[in-house]
Amino acid sequence: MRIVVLTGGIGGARFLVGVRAHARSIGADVTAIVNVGDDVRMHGLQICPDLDSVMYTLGGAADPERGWGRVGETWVVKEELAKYGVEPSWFGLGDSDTATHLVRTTMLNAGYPLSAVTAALCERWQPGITMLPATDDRLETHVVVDVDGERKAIHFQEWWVRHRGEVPTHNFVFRGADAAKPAAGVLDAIAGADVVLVAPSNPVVSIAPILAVPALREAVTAGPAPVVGVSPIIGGSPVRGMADKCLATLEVEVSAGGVGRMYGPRAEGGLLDAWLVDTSDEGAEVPGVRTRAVPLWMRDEAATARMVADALELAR
Ligand code: FO1
Repeated sequence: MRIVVLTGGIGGARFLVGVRAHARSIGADVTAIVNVGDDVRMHGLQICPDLDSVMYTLGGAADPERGWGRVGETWVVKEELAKYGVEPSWFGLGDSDTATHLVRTTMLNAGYPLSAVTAALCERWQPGITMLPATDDRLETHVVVDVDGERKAIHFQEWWVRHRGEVPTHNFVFRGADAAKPAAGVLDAIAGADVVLVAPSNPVVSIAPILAVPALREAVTAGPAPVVGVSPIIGGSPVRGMADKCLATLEVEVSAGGVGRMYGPRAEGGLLDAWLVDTSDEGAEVPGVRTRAVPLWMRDEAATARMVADALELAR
């Protein structure tokens, strides 16, 4: 069986630990199609937060509290940059993490596509799944905000890290999406999938930028495989992160039903065939989408693996 997962970073990485565990138990293989909208060039380095969160988490090197970056990280480079008065000083550039950015930037500058760079980095980390960026082209999430009395689009990282989303926010724009092509291997993975899972990632800034790649969205919604989503909202609030702020900006109800309805039924041009919600959201209304309530708290690998089994059950 071939499982494809559309995923963001922190929550998606935890979900993928369960997908990998369940896949191993049934002899299935897994391909994660990872959001690149968070990617940013900082201090001359290309940083890919969601790809790195997935790679480090599945490689056993992620800091479990932060959810991003490396466990046991040090920050000498960051401190030295600050001493030079170099901006941005608000972004946490870890020393070990910097080696990843240096390898990636060097390979990109040599002309390798991001998908090849990701495969090369995974040689070291052995995540146990195939990891593909949604696109090898430039695609960046920018956020339209009111800051210092003016309305402007800032990079997602500035919104997320510098402002913590605490500024008047009007829209999310996926720069470059219209011209972006699916990365090498993405269309084959989707075409060959027995099931496509939508991870419980932020629907607005993690899943939407993946589906903003036109041919990718088309391949998923017109493809043979059932699409099963897992709600990132439990009991009216996100498990972590700022999905509530993002959904509110788009005036989408912050609930399992609201997100399910936003993704929409595939039969009507939407994304989903089925939708998993937490037991506390039993009865969530998503017209046209088979919905089932199961425990969705990813307490540990076994709990997450059970969710994945439930999702595959619902796909049948
Ligand atoms: N998140 C923060 O809240 N503060 C940081 O300083 C920070 C630095 C950082 C560096 C590399 C990286 O891969 C991720 C980093 N993140 C940081 C997380 C990142 O902003 C978010 O994880 C994603 O972009 C949103 O999912």
